[in-house]
Amino acid sequence: MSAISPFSISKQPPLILVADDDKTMRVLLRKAMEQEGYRVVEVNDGQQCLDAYDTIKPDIVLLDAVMPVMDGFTCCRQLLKIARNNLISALASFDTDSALNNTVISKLWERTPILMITCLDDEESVNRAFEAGAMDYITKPIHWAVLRQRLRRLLQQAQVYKQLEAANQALQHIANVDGLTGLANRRRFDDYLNTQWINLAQEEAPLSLILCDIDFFKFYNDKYGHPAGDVCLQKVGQVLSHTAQKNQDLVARYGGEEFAVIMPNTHAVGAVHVAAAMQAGVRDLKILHDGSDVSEYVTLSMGVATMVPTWESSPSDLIVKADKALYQAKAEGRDRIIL
Ligand code: GH3
Ligand code: MG
Ligand code: MG
Ligand code: MG
Repeated sequence: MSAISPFSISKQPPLILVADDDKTMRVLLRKAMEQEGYRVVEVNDGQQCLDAYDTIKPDIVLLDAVMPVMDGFTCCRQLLKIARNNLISALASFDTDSALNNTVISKLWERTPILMITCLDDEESVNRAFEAGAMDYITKPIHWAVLRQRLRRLLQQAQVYKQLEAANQALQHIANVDGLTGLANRRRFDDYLNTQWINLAQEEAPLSLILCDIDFFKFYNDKYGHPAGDVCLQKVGQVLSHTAQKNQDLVARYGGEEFAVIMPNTHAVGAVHVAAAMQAGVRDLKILHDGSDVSEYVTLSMGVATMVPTWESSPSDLIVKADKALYQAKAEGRDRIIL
């Protein structure tokens, strides 16, 4: 089950990673940065800069150009490579549906700004630095007021990106997650089903759908009250969510007291197996239900449908099939699974 979580921003002062082989320069830079209230970590060369970068996750890197072991240009390119690799691994862990694509795109903005500070002031070095991925360039001897302003500007920009990203993540969360149960909501269900339909039509692989409905839930509310009904929905949602095992499975709140499970690459037998585990899990909660005709506890009726998506059919065909099966489960006495 893929979870969507809101993004939080650190409240600590900005952390500056200073890479320079000249100790005197590092001391001066540290002093100037600390006067601004920033935290500072110093390293001697490009290689140490790379090592520190991943561990301390700085807000900005001040990079000298001429250093032993690894120079600033190479280091800058390597830092970009790290950012790109982070992006690729983010891509690999997510599927192609729209909500998560935004998370991946956001990784692009997570790149730490790099400011080159160097005694090289020829045109070729300036070009090399920007081509290597530096966001700004300052020559030595340092004009301290200019450095302070440029740094402030870069940090502010990075902060704005982070805040936009946090707002975007929060919106994504609200748009895709059901407030009561924390499960995917109907909108996300629709998105995911459509995306999986297209994927699996290409692969000619099966897609299963389980629709579940709590039995006699109106009577549950009548007997125990609406707040207790809400708690019951949360507990049932949790069981369904924990029971769905594959990464690709999506458990959603489909409607009021109806849940849905999308199971890509799953045959009917597998889906019925999971449905049975869910049904047993909910029964094991032993939530007393005096208003039920079928059990002393809360139970589920479930409809299961499986299709191999094609271009001629559509996701609504799968929903109709599962809904018919669910209707039959209700009609035949509830607390059962119909395929
Ligand atoms: P059946 O066995 O045929 O499914 O009977 P039922 O009573 O469960 O079905 P019905 O559709 O008549 O009633 C559904 C009930 O679910 C009515 C509604 O008040 C309740 N419900 C829907 N959403 C919520 C919710 O968010 N919280 C609570 N507490 N109840 C809800
Ligand atoms: Mg140097
Ligand atoms: Mg219902
Ligand atoms: Mg019901």
